[in-house]
Amino acid sequence: MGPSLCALASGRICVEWQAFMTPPPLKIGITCYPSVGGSGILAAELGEELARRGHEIHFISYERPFRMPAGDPRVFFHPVVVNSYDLFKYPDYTLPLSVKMAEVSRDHALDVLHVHYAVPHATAAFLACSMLPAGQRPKVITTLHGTDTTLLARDPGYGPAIRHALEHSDAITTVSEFMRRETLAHLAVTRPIEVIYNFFEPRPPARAPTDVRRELGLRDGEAMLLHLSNLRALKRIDLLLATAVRLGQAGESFRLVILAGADFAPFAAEVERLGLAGRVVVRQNVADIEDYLQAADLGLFTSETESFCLSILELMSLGRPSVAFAVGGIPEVVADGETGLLAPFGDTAALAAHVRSLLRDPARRAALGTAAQRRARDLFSAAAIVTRYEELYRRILPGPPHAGRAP
Ligand code: GMT
Repeated sequence: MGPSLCALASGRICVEWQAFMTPPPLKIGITCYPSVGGSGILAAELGEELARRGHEIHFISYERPFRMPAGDPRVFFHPVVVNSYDLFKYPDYTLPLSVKMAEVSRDHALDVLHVHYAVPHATAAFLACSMLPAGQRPKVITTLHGTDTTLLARDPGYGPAIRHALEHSDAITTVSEFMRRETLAHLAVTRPIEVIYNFFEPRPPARAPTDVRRELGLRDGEAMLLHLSNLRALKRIDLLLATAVRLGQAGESFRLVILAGADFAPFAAEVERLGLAGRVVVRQNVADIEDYLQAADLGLFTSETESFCLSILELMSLGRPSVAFAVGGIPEVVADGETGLLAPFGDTAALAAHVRSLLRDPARRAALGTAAQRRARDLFSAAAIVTRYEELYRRILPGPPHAGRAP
């Protein structure tokens, strides 16, 4: 809200004093999956950015989120303890999570509980609110990231519970238009759904690209193709390796560097069988990703679906284009032909041809990279996206400007 002008009886113009009041900081609970995955990374970075803007952030999860900021006095972590009992075949996480959410909401007077991933976080938030007296209930925002909608919503054992939790959220957001459409198609949610894209704010790389390439064993003149993922089945590592085989057959000089968020061992035999052992370099759970992003020539992704694909954005932020299949929300992230190159799903020949065309034309690769970085700054920066979340929080809270709740 900008300063508003009022005319005084004297004819002088004054600026209304309220315009200078910064709205008070909020107390925000964030629940996410803490392991290496786009939704957990996004939630951790969102918490960091919100804390930087003066808000108090309370992460509630079974582990500290990967990339959760350390040492910020405005950021707290509340672990959910799950005990195991012989009487249950499956341990339950939802109930201890909901109890912890209620406890943190009450003890810290949370204004907002922002849950990332519907299952089971949105349901736990609903339960937590039901446990609290009306005056102590935080507003609940559910952000849908991916398979919580595309996969689980179709499961009759989950769908109705997801829909119920969404209908009782105070706001629902998705990370792409694609995900919004999927949610409407599979869950028929009646509440409005707002698209708020993911963001990424790179930290300055700590090492020079030459040092990183040496660490990875790249020889002079070898191109570095970078893939980052949690290696889940839908990332289609089989197609990634098939594309690498095609590039090798075409005589390209390259290494495929995989920053894995999970154990790569299940793929090792296949890498060997395809004769890719000297080509594929794997690093697991890397924290200093900017070093690798900057050292890469381009990104390579073969997912069969993605609601957004945060890894592509991470590369874009360092001025690196990606080659990927045109699935899910990826065409919203990559402007095909301008900031990266897309191919129809499964067409590894087309994907390999795109990679080759960029390796052979450094000027075009650089132009795509520059355009990718500009697009990342314009559409997917913290400045743009975190502001959208802040506006959403304030919009759903009562009374302008929101004054926070007394503990
Ligand atoms: O739902 C998933 O598949 C996992 C989820 C995650 O936690 O990594 O990934 C989703 O959220 C990311 C962050 O918003 C997106 O960048 C990924 O595209 C999305 N994954 C899928 O849609 C498969």
